[in-house]
Amino acid sequence: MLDQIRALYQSMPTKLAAARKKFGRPLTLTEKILVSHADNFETQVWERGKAQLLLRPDRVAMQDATAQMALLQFMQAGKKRVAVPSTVHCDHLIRAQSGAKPDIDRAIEENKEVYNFLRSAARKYGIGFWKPGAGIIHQVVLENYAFPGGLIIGTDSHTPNGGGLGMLAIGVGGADAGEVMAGLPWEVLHPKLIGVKLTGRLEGWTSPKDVILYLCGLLTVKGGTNKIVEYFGPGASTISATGKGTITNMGAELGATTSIFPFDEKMVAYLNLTERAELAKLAQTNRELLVADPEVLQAPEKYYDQIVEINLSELEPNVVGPHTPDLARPVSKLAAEAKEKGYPMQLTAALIGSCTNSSYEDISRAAHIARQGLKAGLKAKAHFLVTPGSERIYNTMIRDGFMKTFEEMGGTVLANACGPCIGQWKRDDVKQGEKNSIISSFNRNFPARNDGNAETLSFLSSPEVVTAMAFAGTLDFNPATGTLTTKDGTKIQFEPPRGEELPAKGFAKGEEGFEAPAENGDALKVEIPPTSERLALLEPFPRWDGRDFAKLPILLKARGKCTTDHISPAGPWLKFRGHLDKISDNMFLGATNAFTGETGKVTNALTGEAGQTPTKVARQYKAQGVGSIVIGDENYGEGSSREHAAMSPRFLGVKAVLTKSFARIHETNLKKQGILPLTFAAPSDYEKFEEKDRVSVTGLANLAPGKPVEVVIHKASGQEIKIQAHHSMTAQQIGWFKAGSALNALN
Ligand code: MIC
Ligand code: SF4
Repeated sequence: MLDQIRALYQSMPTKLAAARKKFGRPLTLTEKILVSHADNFETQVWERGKAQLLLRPDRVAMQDATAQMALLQFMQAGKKRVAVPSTVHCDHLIRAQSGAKPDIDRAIEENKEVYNFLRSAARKYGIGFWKPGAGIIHQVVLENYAFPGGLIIGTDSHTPNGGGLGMLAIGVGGADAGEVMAGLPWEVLHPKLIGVKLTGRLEGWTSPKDVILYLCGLLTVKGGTNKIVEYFGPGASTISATGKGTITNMGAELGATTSIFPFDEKMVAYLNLTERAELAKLAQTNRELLVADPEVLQAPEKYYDQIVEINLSELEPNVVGPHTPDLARPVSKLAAEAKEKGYPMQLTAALIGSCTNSSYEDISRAAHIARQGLKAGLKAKAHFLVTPGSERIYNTMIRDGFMKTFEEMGGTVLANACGPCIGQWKRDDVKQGEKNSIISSFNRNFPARNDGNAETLSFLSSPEVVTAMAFAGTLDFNPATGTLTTKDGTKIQFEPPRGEELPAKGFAKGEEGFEAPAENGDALKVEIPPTSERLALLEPFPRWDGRDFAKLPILLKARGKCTTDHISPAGPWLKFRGHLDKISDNMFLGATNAFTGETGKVTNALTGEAGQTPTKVARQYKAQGVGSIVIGDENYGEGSSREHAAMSPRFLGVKAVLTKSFARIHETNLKKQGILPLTFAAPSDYEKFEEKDRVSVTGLANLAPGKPVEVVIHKASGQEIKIQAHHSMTAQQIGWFKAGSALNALN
């Protein structure tokens, strides 16, 4: 790996010089990395917000829930071995129930078929395999593979976690990953750049998490779409590498393509402690390649499309939620707001850890709060769950006594896996449909995300705030100023959290859980039992038949937030991620029907039967050879990279999705799977669609980049309304549509 990085650094000066010359100006860090990973610098067009970039990533990472489709698609390309270094990480499929050890044992049993498939495919095709229990993909990547100046793509939207080590780490759908592994360049819209200037220094209760929570409130969940957030300024180098990772990780909640920090001494310290001293040295000698040019820092407004300034010294600890990560406020304002809005005050659960926040620094600061509470004789009043991010963190937590502290306060330490963050949480303290509040240090809080209950109000904050809240057991507690009463009636106030950025004794190691692939996998077989309920080989989607879409029924008109968690819920459905037909039963179960206000229920336009699941109706249409259209609101497909949110609709006959706007990864996933993603030329046209309407999309034979298409709304009365819709497809992407999918276009 070091050789690969050395070769990259060696190649950079010439490429950067060529770019400075061509652009006629100095370069931002993002541009340095994009330019040095261009498939062909000379022929590439470099217009931000307009050009499609063709890039050559250094690696691919996949987690078990998305790797199944990524590998099934890669297999369709018929290659012998992956073209770029790649890894699979088993983390999402582990259910959190009784604690680390029993949960892993159960997961290995429950997911045997899927793990065998992933392991056998990894061995055969030259992919590294991280066993269940080895840790959450983003932590394992940070500890082992991330490096300053690199470009990695990962089949998970929080891949940007790697930005904490100064790389462009970008979340993609499985089809993108499959193509890159098959040797093709990776395509992405040239992002615009948001420069975030950090000054001051984090103090007291304020932590890296607050930087991103604050930004979520400021920029909203759409604010980063097709943009890269590049941090700079004197404040940046005061934040630990893992703290930077928290910030870049959750840049996904802004919809950003990714986020990145410039190389600095904090990264050196982290690389050294994760046994990559040579890499740290190499990066140090190439420092000027791994930070923005000095002129950029002197006049950033000239080089970034948008600038935000944050003084870390003035930043307050924040809490966001419920139901969306951009509903932000300082924790000091939460009590009043919760009262006013009638949020249930009592906290039923407090959860720390996850891929976003389980560094040594996070855990040691949380443990410092925990120790103070214990000393005063307090115990957690809410269920307290801890999810370590990796095997190293887990073992270091045991060695340094944090585990014991959390257990003493009444906490449960779960497996190194996604667990409750992805709805793999077996909760029996709250009934379905019961309104209740929870708080976590995770990154997502869509309705039903954690426990499958849409009535759970989920708030997000830093691990130290969450730990203090666990002691208080109520939402209206401000850890910085509030007091808690001990058994003997005395009142205590927490001292601000203190922790260490990195373990003084180094990381304790457990079983690392890595399995290398076979040297030559030609003779090996990929294990897919023919009768499997969990895995099925993919059938190519049919090609476009050359005809316009005529009078399609509206399968769903979604109102409000329609994230990938609404389109293709996770939790119990995760087990079908390798079986397209079976997982499609979950299609749109979380979406709000704009016509009726119901969740996950639609009317069959052919029979008039109301209250049906979208999948049932779509299957009936499909059986009769009828396609359908989906109408969506703003930022449709926000959230995850899961391409099931595009594949299920495609599989069940959805021809087009027409929305006010799309989230980046989902829009690409729709294109890749052969669905037409359209946006209203006039967003208010959204209102024109009624339940009994039929919709035509015309002029498809003349689809061309930048050319709007016509949509006709056929009213039940016979009236016709014509509106215009835009698409963002390039000529190549139109080719995918015509071929039926990107994969069909390859073959
Ligand atoms: C998520 O946080 O939503 C997930 C689960 O990690 C997803 C991937 C998936 O759905 O498998 C993501 O963020 O891409
Ligand atoms: Fe796992 Fe949650 Fe991180 Fe997604 S956000 S990778 S589900 S821990």
